[in-house]
Amino acid sequence: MKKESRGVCIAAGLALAFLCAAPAFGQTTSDLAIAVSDSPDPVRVGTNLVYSITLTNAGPHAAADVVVTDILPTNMTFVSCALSQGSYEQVEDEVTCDLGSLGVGATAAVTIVVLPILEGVVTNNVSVGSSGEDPDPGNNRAFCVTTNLPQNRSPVIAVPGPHTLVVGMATSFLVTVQDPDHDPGLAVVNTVYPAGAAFANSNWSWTAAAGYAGTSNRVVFVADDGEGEPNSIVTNSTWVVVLFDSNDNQINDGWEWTHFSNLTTSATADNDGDKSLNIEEYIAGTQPTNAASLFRILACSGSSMSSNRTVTVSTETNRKYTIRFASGAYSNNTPWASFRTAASGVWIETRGSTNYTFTDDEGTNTTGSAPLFRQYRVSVEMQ
Ligand SMILES: [Ca+2]
Ligand SMILES: [Ca+2]
Ligand SMILES: [Ca+2]
Ligand SMILES: [Ca+2]
Repeated sequence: MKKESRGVCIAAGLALAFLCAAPAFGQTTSDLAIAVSDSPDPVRVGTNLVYSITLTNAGPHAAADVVVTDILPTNMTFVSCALSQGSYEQVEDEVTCDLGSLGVGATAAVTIVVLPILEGVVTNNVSVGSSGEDPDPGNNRAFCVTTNLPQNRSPVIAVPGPHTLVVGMATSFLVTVQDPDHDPGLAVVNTVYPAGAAFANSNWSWTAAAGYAGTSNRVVFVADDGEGEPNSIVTNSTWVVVLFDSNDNQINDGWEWTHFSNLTTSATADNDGDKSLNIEEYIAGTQPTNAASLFRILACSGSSMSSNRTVTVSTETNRKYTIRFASGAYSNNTPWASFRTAASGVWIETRGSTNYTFTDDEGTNTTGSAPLFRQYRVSVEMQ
């Protein structure tokens, strides 16, 4: 490296003074250069924008007191600043970065984060200077232009209020979705729904199957405007309620629909002629269209000379059964007694449609004796 000539030169014979490009004695020369880029561009108002500023020193000397100045555009609000060296000061829209020395061939970086607050096209100007001379001040300034887009507006999903439905019946309703920005990627999907529902051309439809009697079904729609913004995706929902007993006959509508395919069959009829009314078959869990499906005691075994009398009964799942007994010869006035430990004569069937065998061990928990005759009676009720 060689020292440059220096000083204020006065041309001989002329009363004019001018600054030479050469530095004064003791000063250094450094060709600093600055560049700035933005990301993302375009950027949404309300979403951070990053300015990446890079410095280089092409020499020939190290630069001292390097200062970067960024006067932020008026529609950008300062958020933060990070430097590879030195420190910064921010006053209102002016960010001043004191980077100290920058060696020949060295680089430095300044990262400024801003928040766009107004839409429009925005220019950010940055500059660098030092205490030395710069032979090429033309690259000491740089700018970048950013397009601030309006803040994204969320889609809006319109759904009707709760629908009430009867088993076997169909319902449908319109679901409309709009995007205030008219974003072209707008789409809506039905994410939560009861089995068998359909959603096409903004129309949601469903027929309530028997198993849905007495249920409330949430139906959820999700819209996405395709802009990838935090507010791009919205959710809305409604409910479809299926009545348990719409015809008020104390029978689950789903059970009626399953066995009769209608809700008009009388609860007090005996469709299969097995002497058990439809409502009794409902309570017992038996089939009202099958005479062989009947709640009854299937077998009773044991005698007064042997303990462990057994009673076998046909049972259905989720029904509560209670067995009682009467000792001695049967008559219309024979009282029915509970077993000594009540729980021993009560059970809830959980195994499906099957048979249950109750054992009267004639011990302390049951009847405590073995009389000559003993009758049993079993009742069933909804659990
Ligand atoms: Ca939008
Ligand atoms: Ca009913
Ligand atoms: Ca019947
Ligand atoms: Ca039956």
